Amino acid sequence: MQKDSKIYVAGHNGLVGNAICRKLKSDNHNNLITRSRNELDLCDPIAVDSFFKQQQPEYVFLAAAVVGGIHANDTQPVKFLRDNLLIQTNVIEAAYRNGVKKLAFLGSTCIYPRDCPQPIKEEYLLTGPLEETNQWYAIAKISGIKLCQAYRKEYGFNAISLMPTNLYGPNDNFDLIGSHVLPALIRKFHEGKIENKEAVEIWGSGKPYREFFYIDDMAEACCFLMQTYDDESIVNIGTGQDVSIKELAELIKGIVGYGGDIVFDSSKPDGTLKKCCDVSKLNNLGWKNKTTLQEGIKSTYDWYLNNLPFNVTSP
Ligand code: GFB
Repeated sequence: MQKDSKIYVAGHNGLVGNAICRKLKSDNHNNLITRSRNELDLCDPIAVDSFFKQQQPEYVFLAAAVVGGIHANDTQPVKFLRDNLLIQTNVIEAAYRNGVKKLAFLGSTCIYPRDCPQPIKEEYLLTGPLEETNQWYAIAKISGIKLCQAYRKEYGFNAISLMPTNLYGPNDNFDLIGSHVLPALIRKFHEGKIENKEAVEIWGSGKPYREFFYIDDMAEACCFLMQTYDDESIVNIGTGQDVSIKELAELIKGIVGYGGDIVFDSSKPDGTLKKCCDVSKLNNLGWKNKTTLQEGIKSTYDWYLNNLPFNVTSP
């Protein structure tokens, strides 16, 4: 990727795509192309192909996807499966047909079996049943990986697949129903503090463990791998460290400065109980995580405070 290479970031308004654009701009890549959902419907194969024909991008970050937290995944199976299959199929096919030099497909560590040995190595893919609450999204992302591998095998197309763990940071979705746990808890504790609430409610038992990865680190890792990695095998992207949801809640409560109690709503699902990835492959390739969870939550909370009121939408 040269400074003047034409780079298309699909999904530039989302958490990941937005951070990749910021990183590319700060590295003086001055030939970025983006399209909003209204300008280009990625579920439409003809529109996508004609966009690639006209624009002729050289590199593609495929960060466009229907994403959401445990509730959104569990209650909108068609959207999470169908739309993600369409988006990724259309973009990968058009990128190949129109001479893109390299494409980076972004997935998720929910592709791994629910009861995976920990930490999760890349080779554990397809070794057991998936977690039920996000199987639709996981199947779409596994298909995306296989599509990249198939285009590489049959046509020699340079497509790589990167699997980030649970992402968070500025520009996240803070919707209370559709979002992931970290932004939801920032908002819940903030509103609890402002409204002097006696208690804040946390979904599930608080016992599941999750690994959280700051979005600016994610953007840096993606750009690093776009420059250096050319293989069909997937790469985990994360910190290799996890915390329980209860510990996360206590950490956010402290950073936000909320003085009330935490209560657990056991009617809500826990999802997978442990999901921490082995990042030795990424580390051996030459990239290591930089931001601590404490630092990342502080800067996300600052962003939240500076961007109120904002639009919060369920997927
Ligand atoms: O972040 P989250 O929605 O998704 O939930 P997953 C993580 C854990 O936090 C679950 C608990 O055990 C939730 O029950 N939790 C506690 C909460 N309070 C809340 C809350 O207020 N909101 C939310 N959302 N959760 C997603 C997948 O799984 O992870 C996606 O569904 C994707 O497909 C993503 O892979 C990275 O970590 O369970």
